[in-house]
Parts: sequence; C-alpha cells; structure tokens
Amino acid sequence: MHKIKLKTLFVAVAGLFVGLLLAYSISSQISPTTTGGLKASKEGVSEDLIDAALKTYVPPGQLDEYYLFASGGHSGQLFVYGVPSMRRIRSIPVFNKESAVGYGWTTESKEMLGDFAWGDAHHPALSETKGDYDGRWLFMNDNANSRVARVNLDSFTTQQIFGPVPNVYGPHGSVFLTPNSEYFMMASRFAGPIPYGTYSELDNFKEDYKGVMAAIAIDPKDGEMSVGWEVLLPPWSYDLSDAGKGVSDGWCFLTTYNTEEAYHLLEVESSQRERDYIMAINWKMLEQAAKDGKVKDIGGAKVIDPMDVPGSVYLVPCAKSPHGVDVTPDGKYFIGNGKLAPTVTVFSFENFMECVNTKDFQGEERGFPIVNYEKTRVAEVEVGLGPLHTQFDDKGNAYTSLFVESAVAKWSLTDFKVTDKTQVHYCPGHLASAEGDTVNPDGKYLVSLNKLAKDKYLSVGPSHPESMQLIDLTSSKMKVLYDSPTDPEPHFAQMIKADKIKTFEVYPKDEAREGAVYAKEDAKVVRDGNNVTVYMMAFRSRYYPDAVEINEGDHVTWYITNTDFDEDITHGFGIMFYDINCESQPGQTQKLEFVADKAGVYPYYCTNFCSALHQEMQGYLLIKPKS
Ligand code: K7E
Ligand code: CUA
Repeated sequence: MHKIKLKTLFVAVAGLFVGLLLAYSISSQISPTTTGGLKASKEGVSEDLIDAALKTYVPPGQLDEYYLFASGGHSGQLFVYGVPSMRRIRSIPVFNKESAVGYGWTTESKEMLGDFAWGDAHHPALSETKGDYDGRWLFMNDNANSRVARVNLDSFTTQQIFGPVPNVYGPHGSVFLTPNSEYFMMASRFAGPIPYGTYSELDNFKEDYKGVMAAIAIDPKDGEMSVGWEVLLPPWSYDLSDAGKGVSDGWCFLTTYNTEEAYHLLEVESSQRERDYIMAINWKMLEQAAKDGKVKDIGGAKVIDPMDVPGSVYLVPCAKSPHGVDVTPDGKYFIGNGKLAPTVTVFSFENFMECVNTKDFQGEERGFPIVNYEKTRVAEVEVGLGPLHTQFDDKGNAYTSLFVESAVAKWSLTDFKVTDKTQVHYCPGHLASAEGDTVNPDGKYLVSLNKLAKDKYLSVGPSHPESMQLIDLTSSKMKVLYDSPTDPEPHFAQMIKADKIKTFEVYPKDEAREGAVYAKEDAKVVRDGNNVTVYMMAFRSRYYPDAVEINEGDHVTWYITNTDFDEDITHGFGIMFYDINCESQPGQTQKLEFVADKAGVYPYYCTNFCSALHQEMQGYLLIKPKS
C-alpha cells in the first residue's frame, strides 16, 4: 500500500515535470523571447540580457545568417566573422605574411606582396551588381603603399594585389564601388609631387603638390584591376568617398579637409576655416574625357586635368573637416559627417543638380564652382558629438557613429529627427549594417566598430584589443547584443547575406596546371644543371617523394600537389631551418623556390593536422656538401 502510493506520487511528479518541460518548449517555440525558464537558472542576469544571448546564440549544427568582412587595419589582414554569433571564422592574409597558410612564402604570394611586408587595410568593399552585393569579390585598400587587393569569395583567398597605383599618395578615400562594379575610386590623403619619386620642397606645396583621384577599372569577367584614368585635384586631403546610386548614379562624392593647404601641424592648421567641402565628381563625364584622349601620361597613368573638362567637378560647402560621406540607398541624399561639429549635414542630390543646371554658385575655389550651400543642404541633424560614419536600414532610418560621445544615433530620413541613441564601448569609427551599402539594406543588425575596448575584456597588458558590438535593429530601440574583440583595429566592415556566397570545396584536377602531379608514378626530382625541380604529391599521410637528395648551391623549385580531393583535408609542408613553409588545400598545387645554401640533413613534415597518422607525414631533404 505504502509502496503503491509512492509509485503513484512518483508518476504524478514525473508527469508534471514532463508536462512543464513540454509547455516550456512549446512556449519557447511560439515566442523565442520567452525566457522564464532560463531566467530562473541564472541569478542576477536580467531578462533583457538573456534575450540578447538567445538572439546571438547559433547552436551547434546551425550556421550564421550573415558574413561580416572587417578590415584588419595595419595588420594588413581581412577578418571574416559570422553574424549574429560574432565568431571569427577566418583571418585572410592580404597585405601581410601569414605562416599558417604560407602566404608570403609561396612564389605566387611573394610576387603579389612584392617589396612590402605590411599594409594598412581600411575599407573592404564587396562587388556589386545593380547596386546589390553579388558575392563575387571583395576589394580592400592599403593606405600605406597605395595598393588595393582583390579577395575572391569562392576560395576566400587574395588573388591580386594591384599597385602602387601611380600618383595617389595614401588612398584613404577608397574602396567605394560604382553600382555595377565598373570602377572604384581611390582618392589621396596626402598631397604630393607626382609622379612618385619627384622631389619638391614643402615651400612649393601649393604649386607642386597634387591631390589625385584614380578610377580603378574592374574586369567584369574575373575582377582583374587596372587604372582606368585619374583626375588631378587641389593639394587638399581627401577622406572618405562614396559612389552615387539610383538618381545620383554617375557621380561620386569625396570629403575634403585641409583646404587650408597647410603642411605643418595639421592638427591645428587644417581646421582653421569654418567650412571644407564635399567634392562632387561626375565620373561618367571624366570617363568620356579619357576616351576622347583629354589626358596626359603621368607615372604611367592617363591623367585628366579637370580644367579641361568643365562641369565635371563641383564643391559643396560642408562643416569643417568632415570625415565620412554616405549616399542614401535611393541615391537621393548625400550625408556629410561633421567630425568636429555635432551635426550631420544632409544634402539633396536633386537640389545639387538644380544648382549645377542653373549655375547657382556662391563662388569658386581653385577653379571649381561652389554650389549654393543653403539650397543644396536640406537638413542639419543634431546627432551628437563626433559624427564619423552613417549606415542605413530598410525602414528609412540612418545610423551615425559618434566617436566623441561613444554612442550611435538613429535618425529618420523622412523628417531628419533623432529617434534613438545607444551607448557603445568605446569611440566608434565605422558602422556596418546588414547589406548596408547597397540599394536594399536589410536592417536587422548593425555592428559598431569601436576604437577602444578598455575594460571590456580580460586585461592583456597596457594595450587592449579593439571591439565590435552587435546591435539589434529589429525594434524601435537599438539594443546592444554582444561584444566581440577584434585585434587590431577594424576600420570598416561590410555584411552580406550568407547565401550569396558560393565557395568551391576542392581545387579541380587540372593536368595542365604548372607543376601539378596526380599519381605517385609522376612524382619526381628533375635536375637541369644547378636547377632542381621537385614534383611532390601529398596525400593522407605521406609525401611522394619522401627523400630528396640535392647538392649544396642548387636552385630549388618545389611543387606540392595535394591529391586528397576531400573537403577540408589540407596538408602543410615545412622544411626545418630553411624558412620554407606553405599549405596545400585539397587539390591545390603550391610552388616554393629557394637556394640550398646550407649542407646537411633537413627533415620536412606536414604542419596541418590531417589524419591519425599526420605525425608520420614527413621526409628528408639531404643536401650534399660541395667538397
Ligand atoms: Cu573612418 Cu580609415 Cu574608414 Cu577608420 S576610417 S574610422
Ligand atoms: Cu598532412 Cu598532416
């Protein structure tokens, strides 16, 4: 009797428990924000925070919804994150050496890097078709050496580094693509005598030093970059730029500072005037002028003097030393971010064109007409202190980063009123919203790229990582969901819907590929005088050949083909004491070159864990001494 009662009680309690569990799982399916169950288990954590955690949680077996591509600043890299998890998935070497993949060691990557072992990567830009990201390529500038790189998004590898682009000293004002990826513009930060290598005293600054904007043409088939044409500009500093779209397609907009033309103590001297300019450039007109041969060859580039093409460049007065300029998704407005003023200034493209067409000018500078400010400007939005950059959502809202205030302001493109503000930590530079630079932003997420992290992570000494914060845009109030460290400084980032990117799984077999071997019978060492070529094959878990005998002083070319045609089975290859290293991804053939200038025995081995017998994947390079 007693026993039965206990049993009944047990069944009843178990039933109640299962029922509760069921009820919870059903309720959480109905509304993912129902967090009562979780809340009870984490004392002191508010419902809001649990809600944020659920929104960013991507469970095992599921994938993120967006890719976020963030520049790695002076590390020269490109970082790939998943959103909303904010997990870093990959670091792609672009302007830097990276031993993890042998980038900077293989012949191909060494040639791409050329004379430079570093770069200062600022603005990644996804290729566009009809103003939408198309997922094919990503371009990114190197401010330090006036170069730009293309990363192919089918393999997430750097495929071209182009430059130094002639005549453009420090192209901070790049990369900003035209809506069909015909061009991107590169505008110089530093005025300088051109071509590179020309000497002129600073006293000659106003005459001899030039600003330049280059239009880099993109081959629509393979993304190959070349200089289309360049245009000479006054010796000012050009900051961020943006391309027109929709109604303003065919134009591009650059911010300027140091129209004072100072060349010492810019911190003080370049903010003397109350106004600098946004420069509006009719790139289609300049493209035509280049076709018509109105160019001079300077440094190997076709350079246009805009005085030969009247009506191609105009100045729009803007609050002093503006930083970013951003064109709205419909192309109707361009927005100057004040930096030193607590406002962003909204200009109407339609009004601008009216000033141009009716010659409604308020003067000129260096031969360029200055359009009527009062007429062109439609609003000054009091966003807060230190506005730098603006992004957009799908509901007609703009989001501006406030560096000095450590906040993001949300404001309406309909009535130009600030509707919300949220703190970020600390000092945001760029913002990136989902598909934010396209004609169709998604809204949903915004990432604030913050310059300082200070107390946000465990301390790692006097210098800390930088920080990205994910912000939820799905309700009327912005909400910070997640903090993700990034190291070093992210400047800009772009966020693309994950299903737009189509990667391949293995490098296809190609008998014609230089140095490739696909059968162990074809693996060999070929000697031609002092030149030795090794055709090596790598597959789980051995190398063919696994012993290579050469002579001291030989010039060695070493090809490695990974014949594991199997996703994610990558082999490494490192030779001890020779500073030789690379990886070969599934199906890929890599090439290394070196001089065997030290005799002895040098083990080589696979550096990338590939199988249970990875440790056995090794061989010997025997270098016979000369005498
Ligand atoms: Cu504003 Cu180099 Cu884009 Cu940094 S830049 S913030
Ligand atoms: Cu191949 Cu480890």
